[in-house]
Amino acid sequence: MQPAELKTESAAYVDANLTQLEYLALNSEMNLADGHARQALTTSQAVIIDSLPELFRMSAETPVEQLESRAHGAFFHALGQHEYPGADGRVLACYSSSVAMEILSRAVVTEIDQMALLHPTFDNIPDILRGVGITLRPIEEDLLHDADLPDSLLDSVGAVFVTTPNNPTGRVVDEERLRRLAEQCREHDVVLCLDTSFRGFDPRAQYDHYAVLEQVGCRWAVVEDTGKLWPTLDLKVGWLVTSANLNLPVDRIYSDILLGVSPLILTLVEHFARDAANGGFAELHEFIQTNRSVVRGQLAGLPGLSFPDLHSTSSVERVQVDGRSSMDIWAALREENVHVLPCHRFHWFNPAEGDRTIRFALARQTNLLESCAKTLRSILADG
Ligand code: EGV
Repeated sequence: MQPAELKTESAAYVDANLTQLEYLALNSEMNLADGHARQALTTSQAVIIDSLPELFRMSAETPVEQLESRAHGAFFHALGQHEYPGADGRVLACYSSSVAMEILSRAVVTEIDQMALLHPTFDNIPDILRGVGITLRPIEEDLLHDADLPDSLLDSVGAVFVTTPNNPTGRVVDEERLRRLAEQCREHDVVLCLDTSFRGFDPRAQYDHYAVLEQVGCRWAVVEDTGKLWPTLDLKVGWLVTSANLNLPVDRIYSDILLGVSPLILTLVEHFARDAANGGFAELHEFIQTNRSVVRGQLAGLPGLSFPDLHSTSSVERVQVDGRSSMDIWAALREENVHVLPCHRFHWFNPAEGDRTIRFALARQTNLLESCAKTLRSILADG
């Protein structure tokens, strides 16, 4: 394609949301667009998959309540979340974290019409919240990490929503910040909502969040996700966990949407979580670290190119290219059948801030990442 055609091509997609750009990549072998896990199974994960017929029969014969509590027990303990409220029906299993998010949003909007949301973050979060009629105010990431939130902001909203580790930046709210945030929310009677879908990649996000939230005693809700970690072909669970004092119709709205998650999937999650606790997470962290080094290594030294998230251990990596728009690079890569995400839509309040960055998904085979990074290198070297 000529530059003019590339421009037309990127203009056609500039308003697409991130997931619509991810659809375009689904049938490509060089799909570095979505943040789902598409690497090969490890040896011990393959053993679990080989036992699927047996797991299926066992799942059919076991009461679902038992399967659910084994699944969340294994998963939350593997991630250090020992004080999660597993015993009294406050952990709701959903088909995905986005479904959990939709249920939470519908519950929140019955009481609250203004919400503060981290900026940037994955666009389906603001889109779901706005979709139910909530008005959003941005919290800049630096502000969230550096100091208390302004009282004026907390006085103007009924809830605060934070993704930690954040997608795409990988930044983590540490224990001290979470405690302060929860205290501020309690003082202002603001509901604190967290999305921790990427915490499995980062030990810094695995201190016991529930211990902090329960100690502080604010109203809170947490969305957890098994979906980003293991290559289970999107067989996954999103959990919606809530405080006893939340006092929003979460159970009722959950019942509007689903009866429950498949017993087979609950069993799979239990087994993958046990495997993760048993060395699988360490292996995953090493794998992602290798992939991040390969991408950074292949792109090192290109003029104007940098990696804004130096300390991220998440399964995505942003690449910044000064002097070239992200949609332009996206279209040039797509010409070569390589799919990434341009980052402007993560910046839901100010898309221009994302115009110089693209996002690579790292939960892929290493050789695939290497060849896609080489393609980017040659595109940028050609100017
Ligand atoms: C990421 C896909 C949805 C989302 C991918 C994601 N979009 N659910 N609408 O799961 O980072 O690529 O979070």
